[in-house]
Amino acid sequence: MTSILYIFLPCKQIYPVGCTYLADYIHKHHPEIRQRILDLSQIAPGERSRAVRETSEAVRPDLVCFSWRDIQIFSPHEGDASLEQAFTFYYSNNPLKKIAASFSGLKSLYQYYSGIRANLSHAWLIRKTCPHAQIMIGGGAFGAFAEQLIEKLPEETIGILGEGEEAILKVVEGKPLDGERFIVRQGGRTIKGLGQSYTDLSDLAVDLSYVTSIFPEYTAYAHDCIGVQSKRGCPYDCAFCLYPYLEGKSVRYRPAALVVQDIAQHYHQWGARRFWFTDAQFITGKAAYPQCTEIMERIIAEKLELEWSGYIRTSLITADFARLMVKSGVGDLEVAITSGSQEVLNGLHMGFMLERLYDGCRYLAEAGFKGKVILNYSLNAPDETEATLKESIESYKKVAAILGDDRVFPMMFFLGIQPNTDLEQRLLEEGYLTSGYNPLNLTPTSIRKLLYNPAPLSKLIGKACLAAWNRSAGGRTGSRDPRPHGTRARPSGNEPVSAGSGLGQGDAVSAASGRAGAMAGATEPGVGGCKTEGSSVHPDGEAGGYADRSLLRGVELNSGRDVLLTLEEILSSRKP
Ligand code: B12
Ligand code: SF4
Repeated sequence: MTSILYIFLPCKQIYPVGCTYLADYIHKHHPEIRQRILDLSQIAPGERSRAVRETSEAVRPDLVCFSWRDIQIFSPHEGDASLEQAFTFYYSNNPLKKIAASFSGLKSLYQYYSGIRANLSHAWLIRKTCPHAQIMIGGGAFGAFAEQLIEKLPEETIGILGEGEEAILKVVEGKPLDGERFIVRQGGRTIKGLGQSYTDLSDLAVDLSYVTSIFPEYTAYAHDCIGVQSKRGCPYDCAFCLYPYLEGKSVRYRPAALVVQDIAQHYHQWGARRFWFTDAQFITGKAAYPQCTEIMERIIAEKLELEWSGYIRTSLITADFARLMVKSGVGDLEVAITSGSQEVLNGLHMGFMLERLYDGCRYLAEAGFKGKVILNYSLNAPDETEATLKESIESYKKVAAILGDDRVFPMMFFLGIQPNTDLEQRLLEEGYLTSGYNPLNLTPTSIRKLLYNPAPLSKLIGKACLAAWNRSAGGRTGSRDPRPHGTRARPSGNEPVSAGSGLGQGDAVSAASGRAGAMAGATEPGVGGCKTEGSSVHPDGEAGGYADRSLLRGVELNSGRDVLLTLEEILSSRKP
C-alpha cells in the first residue's frame, strides 16, 4: 500500500480530530505511506463531488477512509429550530402555524435525506474513480447507524464501529480484521465482526507538523475549538447514551504529559486558544482525578492561556478540582442535570446524586468560576410526573441561586432515542417502538416518537414550550425576562461572581447528566454532571465562541428559562 486518502464527510464546522489521529497513527507505523486529509465541510456543497474526484485522481489512493461524524436533524434541543417546528406541528392550536411548520418540516426532511444521499454518493464516486481502492468508513454517525448505512454503500466497504486505528493498520498491512468490530456487505450478505481492539494510548501523541502537511484545510480551524482526546471509554450506564456503545465501558487514559503536549503544539504552531476534551466523559470517576489533575496542572505550569471545556460530571467536582479548573481556563459549562428529580435520574440509571451536582456548582462558584452554565433538562423522561416537573423547576432555581441568575441558561434538551441504548430497548419492550424500525427513516409519526415527549404530559410540556418560544421569538432574551423566579435572593456565601468576559478565560460547559440521545443524529447527553459542550456562551449574541454552536440559539434567546417559568405558572394554576 502506498497511499491513503481520508475524506471527512461534511457537517457543521467541527475540527476533524478523528481523521488526524488515524492519519498520525498510520504515519508512525508506516512513514512511507503518502496520506492526505480532505475535509468536505470546508468545500461548498456544489463543489464537493469535484473535490473528491480531483483529490482522488491526484492522490491515487489504495485506501480511502471516509469519516462520518454526525447525522442530525430534529435535534431534541432548543438550539435547533427544527424542534420548534416539530412542536408547533404537533402541539399548536393555530392551524396556520401548523401549516407553516409542516412546510418547514418538509424542508428540513429534504435537507436531511439529500445530505445523507450526497454523503453516500461520494463513496460511489470513489468506487468509480478508483475501482481498485479499498474503501473504509467509520466515525460517530457511522457507529450509530452502521446497519442502515452499510446497506447503502458499495459492497466490500469495510465499516468500523468505534476506534479505527488498529483496523486501518490491519488493512494497511494486509492482515485479517479478526478481533475488530466491523460490518461489511459481501455477495449480498452482511458480515459482522464483534470484537473490539483497543489502541494503546500510552504513547498516543500527535505530530502536528505532519498533520499540517497533509491537511491543507486545517487553517479553517486554527482559531476554532480544537478537539483533544485524553481518554477513551465511559463506565456509566445512562439509559439514553450511546457513548459506552461507541467507545466501550473500560476507561483507557493517555498520559497527561502527552495530552498537554498535543494542546501545546496547537497553541504554539497554530495559535489555537480554545480546546475541547472530546472524551465521552472527562472525569470518568475518582480513578480519573490524578490524570485530570495533572492535565490541568500542566496547562497552568506551561502558562498556556487557553480556554477549555468538555463533558464533565459536575457531581464529581471537588473544591480543589474546581479551583484547578478555573485556574487552568475552564470555559462555559453545559451541565446536563436532566431532571430535578432524583427518582427520574435513578430511573435513567445515571449514577449521580443531585446534591453532589449542586455541591459541584457551589465549588465552582467559590473557586471564582466566571462562565455561563447551560443547564440541560430532558423533561418528560420515563417516570416523569407533574410533581417531578416541579422538582426540575426548583432545581433550576437552586443552581441559579448558587451561580447567579444571569449566568445560568436552562435548555430544553429532550431525550432523543438512539439505537443500541437501554432506552431504546426499554421502549421496544414497552411497545412504544416497533421492532425492526429504521431510525434513519423519518416520518411525522417517527419524529414524534423519537423526540421523546410521550403522553400524558406531552401536551402540557409542548404548550409551555410553544408559549415560551413564541415570546422569545420577539428577540427578547430570557435574561431580561421580567418575571422573577422567586429565589433571586441568594443564600449568603453564594453571591454571583462578576460577569465573565465571555471570550478567553472563564466560561465552561460541564454536563451533569448523561447524553440525551438525539434522534437521527442524536444529541449528546451528559450525566449527572457529564455532558458538556462548547465554550464561551454569549447570551447577547456577540462573539459566540461556544464549541457546540448548534446550542447557541437556545442560549441567545434564553428560552429554556421561559419554558420552566411558563410550566410553573401552568402547574400552579391547576386545581389540586
Ligand atoms: C466531543 C463530542 C462533541 C463536541 C465536539 C467538540 C470538539 N471541538 O471536538 C461537541 C459538544 C461540540 C459536539 C457537538 C455535537 N455532536 Co458530538 N460528540 C462528541 C463525542 C463525545 C466525541 C467525538 C470525538 O471527537 N471523539 C474523539 C475522536 C478521536 O474520535 P472520532 O472522531 O470518533 O474518531 C475515532 C473513531 O470514530 C474512528 N473513526 C473516525 N473516522 C473513521 C474513519 C474510518 C475509515 C475508520 C476505520 C474509523 C474512523 O476512529 C477514530 C479514532 O479512534 C461523540 C461521541 C463519542 N463518544 O464518540 C459525539 C458525537 C460524534 N456527536 C454527535 C452529535 C449528533 C453532535 C451534535 C450534532 C449534537 C447537537 N448538539 O445537536 C453536535 C454538532 C457537532 C458539529 N458538527 O458541530 C453524535 C453523532 C452521531 C449521530 N447521531 O450522528 C455522537 C456520536 C454522539 C451521539 N449522540 O451518539 N460533539
Ligand atoms: S451520559 Fe455521560 S456519563 Fe452517562 S454513559 Fe454517557 S458519557 Fe457516560
